[in-house]
Amino acid sequence: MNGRRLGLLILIVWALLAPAAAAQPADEPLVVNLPQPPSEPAFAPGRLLVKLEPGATLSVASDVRAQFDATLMQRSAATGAELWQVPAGRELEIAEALLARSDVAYAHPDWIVYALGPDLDDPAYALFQWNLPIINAPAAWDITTGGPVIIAVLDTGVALTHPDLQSELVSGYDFHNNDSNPSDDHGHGTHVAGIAAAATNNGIGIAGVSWGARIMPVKVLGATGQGSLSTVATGIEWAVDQGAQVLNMSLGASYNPARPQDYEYLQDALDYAHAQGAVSVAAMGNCFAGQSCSVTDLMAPAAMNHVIAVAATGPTDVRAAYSMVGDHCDLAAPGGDDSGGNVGDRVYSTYPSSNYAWMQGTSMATPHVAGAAALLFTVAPDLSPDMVRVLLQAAAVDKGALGRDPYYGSGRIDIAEALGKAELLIAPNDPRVDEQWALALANVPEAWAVEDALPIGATDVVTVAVLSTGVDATHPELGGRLLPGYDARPDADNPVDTIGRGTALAGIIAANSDNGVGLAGMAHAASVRVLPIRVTADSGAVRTDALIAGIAYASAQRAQIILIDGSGTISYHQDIENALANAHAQGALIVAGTGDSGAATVGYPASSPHVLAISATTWDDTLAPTSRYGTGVALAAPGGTTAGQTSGVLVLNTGGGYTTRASTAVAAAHVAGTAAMMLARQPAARPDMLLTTARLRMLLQAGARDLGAQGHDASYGAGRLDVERSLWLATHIEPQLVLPLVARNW
Ligand SMILES: [Ca+2]
Ligand SMILES: [Ca+2]
Ligand SMILES: [Ca+2]
Ligand SMILES: [Ca+2]
Repeated sequence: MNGRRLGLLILIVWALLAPAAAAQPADEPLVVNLPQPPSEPAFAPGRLLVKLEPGATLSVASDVRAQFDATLMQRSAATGAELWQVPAGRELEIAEALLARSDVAYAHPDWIVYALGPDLDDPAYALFQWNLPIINAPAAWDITTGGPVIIAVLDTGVALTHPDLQSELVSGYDFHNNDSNPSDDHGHGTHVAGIAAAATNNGIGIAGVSWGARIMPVKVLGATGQGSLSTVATGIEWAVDQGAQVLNMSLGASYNPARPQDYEYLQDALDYAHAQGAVSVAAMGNCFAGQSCSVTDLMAPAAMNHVIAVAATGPTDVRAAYSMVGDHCDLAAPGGDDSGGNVGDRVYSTYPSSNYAWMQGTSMATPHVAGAAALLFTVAPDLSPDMVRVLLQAAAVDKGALGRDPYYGSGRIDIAEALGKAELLIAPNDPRVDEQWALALANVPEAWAVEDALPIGATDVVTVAVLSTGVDATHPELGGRLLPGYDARPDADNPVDTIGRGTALAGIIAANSDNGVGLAGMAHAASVRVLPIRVTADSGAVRTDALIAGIAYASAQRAQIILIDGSGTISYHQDIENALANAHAQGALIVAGTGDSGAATVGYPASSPHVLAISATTWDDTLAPTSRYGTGVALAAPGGTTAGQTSGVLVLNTGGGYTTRASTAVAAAHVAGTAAMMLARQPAARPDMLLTTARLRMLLQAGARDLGAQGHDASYGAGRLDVERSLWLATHIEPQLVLPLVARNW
């Protein structure tokens, strides 16, 4: 990058993400006055619903109707109730006269029934705000309408006396002019603020996504919609210090991914916000037809770390053509799309001078996500910024190509789904459950809701053998969940874990939940027990002789599930193969990670035909770069990665502690935990539904969410583990229906 371009970059951050000099008509707001409340009557004109007393004859009815100039439109054979046509405007008067008669059981207007939705008195809500039902906001408001979470709107300011915003504001600042009056001299910031958190059900104007949220106006752009990177960074730090939990940045400067060092000033501020627990949300950027840009251009801060990057969709729930694309795209939300020629297909929101305006852009999409984040913080105040992102991603409606893609990210947001997920996730009282992104992604909280509703199953004890480094049996989170440990090395007898891998895997499957301590394990049924078997040398490396003995021991102990750690570090050995074949024949489901070198082949023994090979996904629901993959992958599951900005899975550690780990073995442990949940709840009264190994495998795959290439593929196998669906199938679906399910793409 040359100095000239760098200078431009440092100086200029644009609102609307388009240069003012090149402003396009499509980009200009259409300002309209306050809409009037709908004037329709609350009942259908010219109609009455009437029923006569049982004794009244049809001829009497006819006489009565004639008396009121009424005609019969419809009569219910079932109830005798009639729909009458009456002179419009006389409905109430006629109803009253009818009610005075002794031969009339009832008479009342044909009340208007409205589509599902809240009964808001904001007149524009039902008329213009297509953008709110499409993200399931009305259902979200049944859960919460939002507490006083502060959303900082880093923009051109906010119209401070706007009647639909005034009551929502907290003190802000104008960093562009360096004064304490952040009023909006442009319009963009006022529009953005209203989308996120306009005063709602207040009888005027629009509804916001988060009714209760507070708007902090942080003016970082001037009257032309232009500012500088340093001003944005200063605004971020100030807003976080003033208590903002959500930062809305519907702005951007062009970003050169080859030179991230040129943006470190802003990255520092974003990192600070992240460390303080604040969520940063930024617009992907716009490139309207005719502008000198490309939709593949990158914008800062959207393309930077610790930012949720938001693309725009229109009223048909399809990406708007102006919305920029890229691998960093996290989510899509309504930004408007008037390419069909209708201004109403833009987003309607507040505008200066107590007005309202139609605007479109990723700028408009972004505050939908900011409002959603504020609602999530209301339900679960201790969520980390990363967990806010994971919950929104996991709940998003997939669009475009399967799974995460550069156009929609993880999909278009569904706020009610995200709130429901958050509520279920934090239902157990384990304080760190809100860090367990792997559970959120694999729909484990939803599975708990299914599990809790099921009777205890047919199996007395479900034994999950964990062949790894042994276990820390004194870990308080494993109390009551372990069978006596076993050291499978022929020359040693010390099953105590000093490395942590085995303790971590055991905890994923069966750590105590809802015990007020630490994290939540997957399988809540008390019948699930982990059998820790040490197969590793002091170095942590798996020993072939110990693995052979360990598999045989697990099988002899009648373990229904065997989880093998260290796949890919072990060489093929005929005796291992024989032990696996024998355990499989005894009815054990054997699972192992594909290995962690990133190679395009499945490691051994996961590659054995007797083993279910599990690849690892990250918290953006894509294959972990460290995960091995290839022909033979059965299923993917969250395992994390330490590559890039993604991170590991919260697990138990030795010494009674906690840590994070990332591996395909971690992914495989989630599959083992799922199988344990399924076995523990298999219907006792249905021997034909008993879960054989083959049936378990089919149900795990049938329930999986397809990712990557359509259908089974080398990265994800049948798809990413979905614990809720597999558990539901195991306990509800008739056996003969399973095979067609496997063949079907969910
Ligand atoms: Ca309002
Ligand atoms: Ca997609
Ligand atoms: Ca716990
Ligand atoms: Ca696939």
